Formats: sequence, structure tokens, C-alpha cells
Amino acid sequence: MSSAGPRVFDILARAFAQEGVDVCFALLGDANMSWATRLAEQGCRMIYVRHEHCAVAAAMAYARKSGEIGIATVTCGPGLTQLMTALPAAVRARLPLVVFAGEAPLKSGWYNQGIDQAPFVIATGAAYHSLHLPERMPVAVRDAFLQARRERRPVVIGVPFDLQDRPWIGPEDLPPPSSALLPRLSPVPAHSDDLARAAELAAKARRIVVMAGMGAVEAGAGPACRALAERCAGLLATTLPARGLFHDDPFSIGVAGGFSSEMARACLGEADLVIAVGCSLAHHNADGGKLWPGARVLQIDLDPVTVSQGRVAAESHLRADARLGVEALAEALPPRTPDWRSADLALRLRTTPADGARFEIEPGLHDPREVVAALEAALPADWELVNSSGHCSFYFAQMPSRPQERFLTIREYGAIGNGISFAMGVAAARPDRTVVMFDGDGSLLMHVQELDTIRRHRLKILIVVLNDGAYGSEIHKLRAEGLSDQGAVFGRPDLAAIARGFGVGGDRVAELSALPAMVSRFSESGGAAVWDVPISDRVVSPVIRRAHPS
Ligand SMILES: Cc1ncc(C[n+]2csc(CCOP(=O)(O)OP(=O)(O)O)c2C)c(N)n1
Ligand SMILES: [Mg+2]
Repeated sequence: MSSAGPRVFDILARAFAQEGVDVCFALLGDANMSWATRLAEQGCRMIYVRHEHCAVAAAMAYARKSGEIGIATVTCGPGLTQLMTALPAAVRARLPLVVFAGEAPLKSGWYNQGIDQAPFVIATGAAYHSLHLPERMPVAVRDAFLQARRERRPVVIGVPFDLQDRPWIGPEDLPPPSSALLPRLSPVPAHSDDLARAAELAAKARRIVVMAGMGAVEAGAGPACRALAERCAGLLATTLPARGLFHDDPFSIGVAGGFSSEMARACLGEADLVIAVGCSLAHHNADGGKLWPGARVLQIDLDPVTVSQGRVAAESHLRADARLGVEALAEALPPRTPDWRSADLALRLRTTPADGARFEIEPGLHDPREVVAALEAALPADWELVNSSGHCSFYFAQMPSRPQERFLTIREYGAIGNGISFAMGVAAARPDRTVVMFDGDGSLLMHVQELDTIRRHRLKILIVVLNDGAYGSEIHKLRAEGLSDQGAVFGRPDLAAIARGFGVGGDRVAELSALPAMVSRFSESGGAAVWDVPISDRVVSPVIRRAHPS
């Protein structure tokens, strides 16, 4: 169809541009290519990926890093059904996304890519809006942005592509963008009754751990948490996503959860009160309830819970903005003698290894713990870290010098294969930074095609792979159960050569002493690379050892 005036896809692209969309992760097909082309012409930076899943996964990391809504676009039918792992992951991580999907044309009785898209999307927990009335589409786009922000979840918009092609017959002026309509919300202070109860509980406790989650990060409650912990002469911890919020505090025990260090587990085992600030109290955060067996939990949150993920997670609650709640509680408490905080404890927290177990390492292979320690020393402080998935992610989470604002992990759905997309999302959100992504060989190979995207878009991403030649999580569990590991052992394909085949750098890390020079060379090159670090599969993480004692 040719027409001099604007078409529906023009107006839809303008409606997105007016929402302030400046990055969109895209894979084109009949049902989204006109819209995407127009969006690019509006000045939006398009990142054209090689798999739809990766478009949404990258948008997730972009949303987390930028605090903005993540945008992705896919075509109808097979484009949309590729999203069945990314959407639930975004729902569980409470990430606001808007996905522009095409829909099959309305005009024909049959279309080979036609499928009822709404049930797929709704089953993931995301919202689906089928837009079939052109005049209402600009308002519907605005409302999708409002909904994504308010409900903190993905909203998928489906528009039949024959409707997109029609001439636009409505007014040229768009309705005001969602930003003009957003309520201006001030932080909620604590109620005095709640505060009195919380102060009484804290005053009676002897060993208090103040534990911060992403809600504390978002509310800027980090300094207040430090002050509260000092006031109670207690210790500090974070959830895994908030890892590094207290990285330079001598009384930080690091991550509370399945990835806790030996010292953190010992300290949490002694705690009699955990003050959970801006945490959803997820199953992994409390290691299923085993991490602080003798402690009560006081939750400070805007939306406190008692039961979380099938477990009674908190008995006491203080409903408030994380920062205001923590500040008010600290003020209500008398100072006390620091009988838990001591120079000796601080020294042990700093020097005890996260996991001191011993393993025999074969010649030519590395111990993952030594690899991570060498990386911690060699990688520049201002690089953005992305931790992926798999057995190796326990080791990569142990980098005590790295602050929260330079760290990203999204793991709520437990899917592997996302590290490369998350790295692209962070690179798009922080274009001035270098991103280093830590992954397993199996996870990288699940979406290795995105090395092509990284090269084309010149993203500054270094991928470091702890290569055990296997699905490590699986082999360790199978072995512990006395079962054959053969379905999960693959050998070590030459990941460096694969990377070079994609046109990015590739190196095998034979000697850890070479890392500082490799970092300098990589920094000077300004491009992207994969470093393949062969590790022993004899090293079993404490996560596996606890779950599968053998
Ligand atoms: C999409 C998806 N498929 C399968 C799994 C099961 N799984 C969990 S960890 C893992 C192994 C990952 O291997 P790799 O990336 O090499 O990391 P490693 O465990 O070896 O360190 C697998 C297959 C999963 N979590 N997600
Ligand atoms: Mg592996």
C-alpha cells in the first residue's frame, strides 16, 4: 500500500519515541519491521540481536541498570513464542518492559505464523494488549508504559501488521506521554506504632544483622543501613542482587543466601534478629530457612510479607520507605556496647576465604577460586560486572572489592544462557563503560550467536568463561547421587577460536599470571573478546556440597 500521509506504524513509532525510548532491542520480521524502521528514524538506538529471547533478556538488564523501561520488539508467531523463557524471568525480577510484537494480519482467514499470542504471554505473568482499533493506539501505548512502570512487569503490545500498514486517519497530535501522568510519590514514613514495636524488638536482640535488598538500593538506603547496623553494634549483609552495597564496610558479611561465605554463614547462625530492608525474602536469600535458624526477622518494606515463596519469612514488619524506615528505627534505638563487632571479627571477615575446602587439581587446569581471585586483582575498578548462571556463578559472586553499582545479576527464574544478553543490556545502558561478563561454557554456548550482535554494534564486552567442559551444576549433582554424568559432559570446544570466528577477540587463559597484561591489551583494543579459562571439574561449590552431601 502506498500513501503520502502517515500510516499507523508511523504513529505507533512516534508514540514510542515520545515515551523517551532511546534504546530498543530488536529482531525484525513482517509484523514489526516497518514500525522498527520508523522508530530508528526517530533517533532510537536499535540493537539488532540474533535471537528474540536475547532481545527481551537484554532489555531486562537495560531496565535494571538504567532505571528506565526496557524496550524490545519481535515479529508475530514464531518471534513471540521465542520469549517464553525471557518473559517469566522479567516478571519474577519485577522488571518493567514494553515489548512491541506484531500480530498476524486480520484480513486473511489463514496465516502460517498466526497463533493465539495472548495465552502464551499471560501464562508468563506478563500483560498482553491486543491493539485492534487504530484511533486508540497512541493512548494504548501510553497506558502500556504506565502499566509497566506501575506494576513493574513486562507489557506486550500486539498489533496486526495489516492494521499497522493502514493510512493514519486520526489527529497528528499525540496524547501527552506517560511521564506527564505519573503520580509524584513521596517516600512513605513509618507509623509511630510500628516503629515502637520494631524498636522494642531490636532493643531486646543481642546479635543483629541488617540485610539490604534491591528495595534498599533503589531507595538509597545504603548509608542509613550502615548507620543502623552501627547503632545496634550489628553486622551488615545483602541479598545477591544487592551484593556489594556495603563492600567497603569492615562489618559487612557479604551475601546472605545460598552464595554466602563460610564466615557469613557462621555469623548468620549466631544472629537473633535479621532486619531485612527492601528484601522480598526469597527462598534463596534465606537458603530455604536454614541460614539464620535462631533469628527473628523484622522486615522494613513498603509492601511487607509474612509468607514468601512458600515459607514464613518475617514475623515482624515496619511498613515504610526503606531509607525513612531505617533512619527512624536507628533514631529510636539507644546506642549499645559493641560486643559482636570487634577488630578480630573484622579481620576474619576480611581474610577468611569464602570456601576453604581443598581439591586436587589436574595439571593444566585452574581452580575456579584462584581464577576469580586473580580476576578480582586484575580487572579495573570501574568495569561493569555481570554474573550469569550455573555452578561457576558462586565463584564469580565472590569479588569483595566490587561495589553494587558496578554489579548485575538477574537469577529469579534460574535460567542459564542469559549472561551474554544481560551484558549487552548493561553495555547499552552504560555506553561509556567496559562490561565484563562471567559465564559458564554451557550458558555461553546456549546463545553464543550474540557474539555477532556484540561485534556489529561495537559493544565493549569481555566474556570470561569458567570452562569445565560440562554442565557443572548437573555433573556435580549426578555424581553426588551416584549416577553417570555422561549426559552433561561435553568436553571443551575451543571457545577462543569460536569467538574469533565471530570476528571478536578470543584467548585461552593458560596462566593466571598473564591476566594483568591481557587486561591491558583488551583495554587498548576497545573491542570485545572471549577468554576461555579451563578449570577443573573436581572443585565442587559449597552450594552443591550442602544440597547433595555424599
Ligand atoms: C534454560 C535452562 N536450561 C537448563 C537449565 C539447567 N541447568 C542449570 S545449571 C546448568 C549448567 C550450566 O552449565 P555452564 O554454563 O557450563 O555452567 P557450570 O554449571 O558448568 O559452571 C544447566 C544445564 C537451566 N537452569 N536453564
Ligand atoms: Mg560448565
